Amino acid sequence: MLGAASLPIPPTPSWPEVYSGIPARLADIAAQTKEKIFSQRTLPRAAERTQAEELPILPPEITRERFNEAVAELRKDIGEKNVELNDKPLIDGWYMEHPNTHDAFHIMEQDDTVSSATVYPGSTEEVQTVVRWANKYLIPIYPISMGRNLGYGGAAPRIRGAVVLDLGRRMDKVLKIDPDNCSCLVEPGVSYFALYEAVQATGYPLWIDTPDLGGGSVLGNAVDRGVGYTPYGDHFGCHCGMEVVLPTGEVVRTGMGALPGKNGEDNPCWQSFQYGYGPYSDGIFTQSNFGIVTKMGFWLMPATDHTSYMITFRDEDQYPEIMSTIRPLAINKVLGNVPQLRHVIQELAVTGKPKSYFYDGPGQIPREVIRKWAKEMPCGDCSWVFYGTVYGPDEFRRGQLEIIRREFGKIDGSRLMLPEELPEDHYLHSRVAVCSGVPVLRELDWLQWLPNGAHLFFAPIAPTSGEDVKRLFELCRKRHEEYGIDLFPTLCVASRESHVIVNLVYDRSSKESKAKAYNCLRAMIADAAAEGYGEYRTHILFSDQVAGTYNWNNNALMRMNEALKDALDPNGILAPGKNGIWPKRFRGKGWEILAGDQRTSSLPAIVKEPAAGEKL
Ligand code: EUG
Repeated sequence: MLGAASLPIPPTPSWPEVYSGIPARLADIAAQTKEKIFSQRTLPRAAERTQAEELPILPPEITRERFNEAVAELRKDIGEKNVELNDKPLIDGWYMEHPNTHDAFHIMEQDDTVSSATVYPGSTEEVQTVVRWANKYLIPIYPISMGRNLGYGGAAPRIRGAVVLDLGRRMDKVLKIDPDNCSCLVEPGVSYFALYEAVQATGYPLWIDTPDLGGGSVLGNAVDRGVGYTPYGDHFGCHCGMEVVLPTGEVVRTGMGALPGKNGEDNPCWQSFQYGYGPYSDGIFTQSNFGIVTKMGFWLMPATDHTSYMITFRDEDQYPEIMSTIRPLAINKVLGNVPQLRHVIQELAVTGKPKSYFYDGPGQIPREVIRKWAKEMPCGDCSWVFYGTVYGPDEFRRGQLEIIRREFGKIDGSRLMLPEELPEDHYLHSRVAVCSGVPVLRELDWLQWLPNGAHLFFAPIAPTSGEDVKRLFELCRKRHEEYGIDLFPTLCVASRESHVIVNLVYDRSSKESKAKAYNCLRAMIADAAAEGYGEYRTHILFSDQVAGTYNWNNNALMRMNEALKDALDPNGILAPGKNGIWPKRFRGKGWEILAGDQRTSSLPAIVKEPAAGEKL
């Protein structure tokens, strides 16, 4: 078979021509990144579907005849071209050209978590139409904003054959940028790249906040409670107001948005006061399947001066000391943002060179080999690298940096470096951008580590304490050794806790590589829960297991979530199984994938046969 690398590589779609495309300022970087990714690929670009199954794959409990009737009706309702059947070869693409038909980083078979069709609503009213249609036919729908949640399932529905509701393609407007209130209102299809350009075009001195990669949906990331790296890095915490289509088709606005403005206008405080009156509902529409968020407000940070720096630490076992230095600095806000503490192996990985460049033996790259390479790099022979940023006028930053130098300086062998001391292509310059709200693509370079590189995150929360982080690292180290996977830990430190992000990189052409990553993640989730640690977010196929660890008082929280689910979505049409929440219709029928489950597909373990006389 010819390698995919031998085909010419078409250019990346550009923004604003394509809503999810790359802005001109990053076109060259995107071309280089795409070239690198495709040069590491042995899989064909498009996979012919097997002939064994008729296409499209159907949602559960519906006949093909009824499905076709439903699709015909939907096409009539919202336009022929806005409904696409998923009956063509599956194309994994890459980050900037990702599929909305399946998980680009499939951890089971590529055609496991696939949709039956994709529908593109163009307005909140059309979302309501689709929701009512789903209720009529009992077809599960799976909303995505842009589908770039790669590492957590991407665009893939949890239920095979669900209809993906791709909100972003036609609902991609920045509805408002308010320079006085310092806020914006966006639709699901607005990426960080797009919002950044929109804010720049106004000329207002405002920042957005971006995660490590800028292609994701601003709204989508916030409803999954993602993290960024300016002082506004808590994306859900910095949102203000939502518009949500409920699973029955009703539309609500939350916070002050519930109070109609004068003359039919939006409430003037919708993006100013988060809580409104009554129970604070916004939280239940994050990491859930209780509603479809069609508009969301965000606070924008006034632009300010900033300085990023990196500090290297010599010894592997210094992290307890590092953590106890970080904690008071974070709580006292001497650290201006969510800093990252990375293991030195990442200094190798973010160069974008494949693992085979550094080491071509089997199993994990040995510590000595990492050391040999690190010695030649700007970070030198170190074990941990801390990336931080301080904000504000010169005299503020000087004062903060002085404290930071003094406190970290107490750790033997530590060394602080500023951007001007490092070569132009060093990763610190990418941190400078991200930590001042400029979205980039650099983090993708990780994927080069293995051919057909894909990744999966283990993302537990730990107290910002050396003891706790040590316990988590030890269990990760043990499991990574057992499965022969390189350990890539990054700590994202908020003031009182750390998101301990472990990036499992695997080769998605290899069943064995996938199985190792999959089993390693399942084991770590269980090990962490046994020690009292839980994940802040997870891949769709691990959500039952993770939700199951939040089981205090006989699963009281899940029982409450199920009560909400049944009340809001009586027909169980909205994203069944997302975040481990199954509607009544699917609950307890073998869909849940819990710890120790041996199945090799996402389908129910026990297929329920319809009883005599029961309607399909
Ligand atoms: C990262 C951070 C995350 C996450 C996935 C990846 C960063 C990797 C803080 O949350 O969920 C460098």
